[in-house]
Amino acid sequence: SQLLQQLRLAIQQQALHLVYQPKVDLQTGQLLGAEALMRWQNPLLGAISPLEFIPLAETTGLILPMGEWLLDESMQQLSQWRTQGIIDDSFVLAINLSGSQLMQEGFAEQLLSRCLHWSIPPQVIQVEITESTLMIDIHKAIDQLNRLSEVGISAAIDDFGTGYSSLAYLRQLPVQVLKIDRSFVTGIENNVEDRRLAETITTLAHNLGCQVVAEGVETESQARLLLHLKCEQGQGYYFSRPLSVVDFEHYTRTHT
Ligand code: G
Ligand code: G
Ligand code: G
Ligand code: MN
Ligand code: NA
Repeated sequence: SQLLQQLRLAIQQQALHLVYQPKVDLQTGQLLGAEALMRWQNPLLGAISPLEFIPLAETTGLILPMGEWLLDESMQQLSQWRTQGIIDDSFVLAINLSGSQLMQEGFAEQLLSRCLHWSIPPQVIQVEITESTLMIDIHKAIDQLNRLSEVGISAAIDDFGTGYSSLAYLRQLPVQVLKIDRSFVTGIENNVEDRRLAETITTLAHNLGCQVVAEGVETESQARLLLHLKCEQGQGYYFSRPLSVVDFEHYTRTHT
């Protein structure tokens, strides 16, 4: 397809770029980290959503070279921000992983060696994996996350609540964070089921020793209510859209 052809070209020509969406402490508003998100602006096709090109990259195997590029790009950027003092050791960078990336032989070691290369403590890197991806091969996923955990890299379950996590497996997964899916956050004020779900997920997370990040927070009252439900962190347009490097640097100057 034309989209696939263009995506191959974009990878070759390094025409993809990254944006960074802040994650904040719901209690204090303090910046705690950011999620790196891939963007593709194509001269012929315009802006193409990752919802479109990530699945295509996954089915064609292109996600592996794209993932390598993302790791190089985001870790170089993180290293630079750290050196410049724009952020400190408390700042955690989250990177989305597809199933095939997580399942790669030696992935944890590869990530660790990149950390060493860029003088980044592994503790400030967090991988985000969707609940449904984890469930494809839960035993292998547990193995791979254990390896990451052994080298000091943390993990978050993305889009939590939309998949089919069995509680028995959740208990075995070495994850530090559950991210409440945006679809529950949207309805949290007006829909009592969504609010109860958000509350239940938060309680479950805490019982498992995890922290909770709410995705897609768009209003102050959602943020307040999430704090009331004991959710620790928020991410969403209310705090900030995903930002270019320049805009992110501006954000840190005005929010720390
Ligand atoms: O940024 P946006 O909300 O449009 O992203 C849409 C989806 O694409 C999200 O679910 C996000 O996790 C996913 N996505 C964005 N960047 C990456 C990436 O670098 N790798 C993977 N695997 N998924 C990504
Ligand atoms: O219930 P309590 O007084 O502990 O509330 C603590 C905070 O949580 C307050 O700021 C309150 O406004 C907020 N809060 C509690 N319930 C709701 C709710 O249903 N909707 C919203 N938007 N905020 C709530
Ligand atoms: O990893 P994940 O697929 O959850 O990526 C987050 C996606 O949600 C990105 O595509 C990002 O652009 C989008 N997003 C981030 N914050 C908000 C928000 O507050 N509202 C909505 N509707 N989308 C958001
Ligand atoms: Mn994510
Ligand atoms: Na998500």
